[in-house]
Amino acid sequence: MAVTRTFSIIKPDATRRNLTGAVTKMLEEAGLRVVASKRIRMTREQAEGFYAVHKERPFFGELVEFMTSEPVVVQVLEGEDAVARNRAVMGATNPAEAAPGTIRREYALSIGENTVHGSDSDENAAIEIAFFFKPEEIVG
Ligand code: 3AN
Repeated sequence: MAVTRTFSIIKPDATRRNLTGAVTKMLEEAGLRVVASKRIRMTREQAEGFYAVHKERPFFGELVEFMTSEPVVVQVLEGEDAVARNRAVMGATNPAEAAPGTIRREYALSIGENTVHGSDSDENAAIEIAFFFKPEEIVG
């Protein structure tokens, strides 16, 4: 299996509860390596652009409000089959449906405040990484 990259966000509900390290530990234990990381306060423009695919969804306004409410940690993760590996350790979007041992089962507060974002395809991973990182900021 190929070593690939994915994009992750540790969301405001996690940074607020000082869980950056705890979440990163679960990512690392799942076989992912943090090859870029920065803590940012997402602007409204960034959040609306990043989540543009959800623009028509009823929760879009709430999602943008939440993602800009407190700092987030954006990361590039590297590992074998990184997108699928990350989605597996993240768990289902709704923490009530997330499997035991997943980040969302352990830490998510609700379907909105669900602790982590992870790209859902290699194609989107490349787009999302480029949205937040310059190539020279990624050190594999
Ligand atoms: P995932 O993050 O598991 O890929 P998506 O892409 O369906 O899930 O949703 C993107 C984000 O939108 C979720 N992480 C969550 O924060 C938010 N979201 C999704 N569904 C809802 C909902 N029904 N109510 C509020 N927020 C939602």
